Amino acid sequence: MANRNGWGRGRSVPTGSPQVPPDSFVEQANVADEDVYATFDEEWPACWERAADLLSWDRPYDAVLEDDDPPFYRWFTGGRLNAAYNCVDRHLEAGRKTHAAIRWEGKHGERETYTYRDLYVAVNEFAAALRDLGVEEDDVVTIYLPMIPELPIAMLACARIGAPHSVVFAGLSSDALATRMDAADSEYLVTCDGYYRRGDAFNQKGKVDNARLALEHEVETVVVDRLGDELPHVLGEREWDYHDLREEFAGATVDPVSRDAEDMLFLMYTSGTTGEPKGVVHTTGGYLAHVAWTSHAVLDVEPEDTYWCSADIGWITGHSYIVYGPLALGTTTVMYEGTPDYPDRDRLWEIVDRNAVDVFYTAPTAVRAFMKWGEEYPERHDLSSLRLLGTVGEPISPRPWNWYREHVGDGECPVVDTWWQTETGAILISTLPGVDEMKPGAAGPGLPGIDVQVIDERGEAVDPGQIGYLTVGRPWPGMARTLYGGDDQYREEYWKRFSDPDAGEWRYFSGDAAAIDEDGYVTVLGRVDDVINVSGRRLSTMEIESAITDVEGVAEAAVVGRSSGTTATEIYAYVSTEGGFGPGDDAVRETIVDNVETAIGPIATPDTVVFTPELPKTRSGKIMRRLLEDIANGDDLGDTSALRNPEIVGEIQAAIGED
Ligand code: 6R9
Repeated sequence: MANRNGWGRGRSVPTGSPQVPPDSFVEQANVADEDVYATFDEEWPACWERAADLLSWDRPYDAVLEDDDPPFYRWFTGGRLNAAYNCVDRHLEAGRKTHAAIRWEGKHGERETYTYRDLYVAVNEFAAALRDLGVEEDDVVTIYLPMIPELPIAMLACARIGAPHSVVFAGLSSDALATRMDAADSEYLVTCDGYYRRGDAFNQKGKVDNARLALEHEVETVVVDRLGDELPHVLGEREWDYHDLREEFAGATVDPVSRDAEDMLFLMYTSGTTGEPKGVVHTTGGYLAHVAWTSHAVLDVEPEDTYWCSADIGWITGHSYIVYGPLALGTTTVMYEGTPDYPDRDRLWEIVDRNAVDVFYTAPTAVRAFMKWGEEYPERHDLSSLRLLGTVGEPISPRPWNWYREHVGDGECPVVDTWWQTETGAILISTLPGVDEMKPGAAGPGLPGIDVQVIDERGEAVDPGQIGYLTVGRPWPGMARTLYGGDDQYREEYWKRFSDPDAGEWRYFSGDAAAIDEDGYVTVLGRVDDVINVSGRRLSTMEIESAITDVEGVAEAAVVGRSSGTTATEIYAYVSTEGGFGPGDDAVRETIVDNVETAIGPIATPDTVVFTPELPKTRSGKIMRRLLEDIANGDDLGDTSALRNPEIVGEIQAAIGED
């Protein structure tokens, strides 16, 4: 049944044929009980006690959920705990002092291992130093560090003294840093002199100096000396050397501050629709319980594992699944400073091999790059330690999904395609690898206890296979509590559109478009804006992209609409090819058009196919469709410095010019 507005019209979204996890995986899985979905539903919200039980509480909570003031839900109220105690101290107490907590792999092949005891010492000393600088409970400390061990150490030191951290991705500009520090009134900053990007030493301190000039308030700044003589720097007023502080407080211990479950653990800025960054607020109890539970149930992390999430800690994925989730479970978490292709394209597989990584979690954009580079790179290494693979951050279509399972997972490892957001704090949609079959191209059902619904404009469930809005009908522990300083904006952005407060009905809107099948498996199609209107029919750009990336030789594709005249939209497809297939290859171009026509219909075939060596990506690795749309329309592109690969823009414009 099609609805009036065009959502949901048309055909079902294709997924690959179902695949089952191997028995060997299921037998050892943390969660293998098929009744888990039913149990969570029956016991909701008490079911979430299982997540809370993974933590150590200073004081037990009185209620699992308090929902008298929606959409401001409160979880595990009355409970008290400390996140750093949960991620560090309790593992020492359990006799796991010498167990590796962090294995760090540096850009130039440097390696460091922090045992739980080492991490305890570092976190305590730095917590003592922060206190001495004046940091009090509830003061926001900004952290602007690349992927070096001092980053999680600083986060945990803040958590220990009850000071919320606000990590700003190290690659962001001085303006971005200043805006975020200003918005959070943050008077403390932990940063470094510089770091390596590709082969080069890069000056971070210069950006910090500029940001500080732009701020009206003073900032106490701690500087980690990462580059030594390579980038000499002089410390000025209110600047402190990290290593000197550690020495000054050598051997110091600080009692973990007992925090209310609902006290803020951290702030994470994410881009808003209006352009102003939104400070998403996460709390101590619900967030930590949810990331620990999903690390256990979805990523199947066990204490004896070596687990690796290749994201940057500067984004939510790194917060939840490099730092808090894995460390709460007492496992070994790998941290890598470099890029996947330096010094060569087998770098990640070398790290998996050497560390005998059990579980590997990465982004679809990385998987598509691996596929583009070819299977020879994973083949160079012994990857047999791997038990489970995961992806997060963007949709992954069946071909790269299958490639990943086949060439990295030896055809055996289950692959979990996990959907979530900065605002959701932790995974909400995925298969449970010990319970469910997998359908490449679909993330999976809502996790146990998560009420995912794909609805139309009127709030009614769409039929299987049709496109609608991805919403969540019940609260969950890891959810954002509000936007920093913006309760009204929080309600407006996420709750207003599909809630009916008069009827007492509240529904979270993710901003994503999705389809759901008969089994409740959700295929996320991207942001709702990534739907284009061609002759009155709404087409999902992701669906077209999926048909394009199905073509052999195609590595990545991004589809946008070009408005021509008043109504009609032309379809532009930007395509990068795999090694061995020449860009602009006419055979590839023809197959692309044929494939889209067969998969969706002539209405969706691209009018223009632009070959490019790479697609423009944000620093967190997401394809910048907005920019590609501006290029197609010949619009002003504005500032492109936030891109990871700004140089590609000129090449694409030149390619279009030649067409
Ligand atoms: C964790 C993270 C959130 C947006 C989200 C959606 C996209 C994330 C996805 C996915 C399809 C998946 N997204 N996981 N799309 N399939 N498995 O990435 O957080 O940076 O806030 O981005 O990413 O569009 O709304 P964040």
